[in-house]
Amino acid sequence: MGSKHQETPVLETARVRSRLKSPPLFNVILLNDDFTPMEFVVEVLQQYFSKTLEQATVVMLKVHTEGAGLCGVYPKDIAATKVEQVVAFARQHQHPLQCVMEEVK
Ligand code: TYC
Repeated sequence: MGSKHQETPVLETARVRSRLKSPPLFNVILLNDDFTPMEFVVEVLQQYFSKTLEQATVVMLKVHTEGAGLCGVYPKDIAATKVEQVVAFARQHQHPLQCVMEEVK
């Protein structure tokens, strides 16, 4: 049982860091429309983006007044699943709510 742990040399670490890129992240964004009820958007933000009622209300009002708002930032697959789930849920309830993703710059 050796007590010394293996140290990675500083130069080795720098070389590996320059080769490995962390996976890209994606913003998931809600878009405004004139028909989806505010309460429905708040429910979406609580259910799919783990917002409290207060946080969800702030985001919903930002979308309502500015046209778009950030729901969360995720790796590609998770972002794509959120978009699918939100759009499917909105369509089930006959709302035109739009949810999109864009790569974080
Ligand atoms: N503009 C909608 C209304 O007045 C509310 C709304 C907010 C719709 C956010 C979509 O992403 C949205 N009922």
